[in-house]
Amino acid sequence: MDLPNTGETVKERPKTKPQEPLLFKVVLLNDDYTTMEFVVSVLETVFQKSPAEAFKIMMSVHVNGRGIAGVYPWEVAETKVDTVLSLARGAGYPLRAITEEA
Ligand code: TYC
Repeated sequence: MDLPNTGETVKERPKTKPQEPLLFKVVLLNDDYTTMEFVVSVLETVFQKSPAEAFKIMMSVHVNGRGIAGVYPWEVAETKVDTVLSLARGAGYPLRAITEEA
């Protein structure tokens, strides 16, 4: 069945530019107990880093105290932090990860 033609038109462009979603960094924090191998595997599996990139990020967290694992929209960043924390707690490591506005 056809809809009645009301004579109204649809605007082709919205008046304001749609805002980009806010981005958040997922920051890994250093500690003395989590193994380097575990951090590298988290970076590969949760953050899709290559083995070489994962090793580089892990070493920079080890040396500098913190480092960026990735930058994502809010919900993705929060989910990645939850995944890191649950993998780490499951393996008995105190690894910490936080989000920060990018
Ligand atoms: N400092 C840890 C060690 O020497 C390795 C490590 C790196 C831990 C990065 C946490 O986010 C981290 N075993």
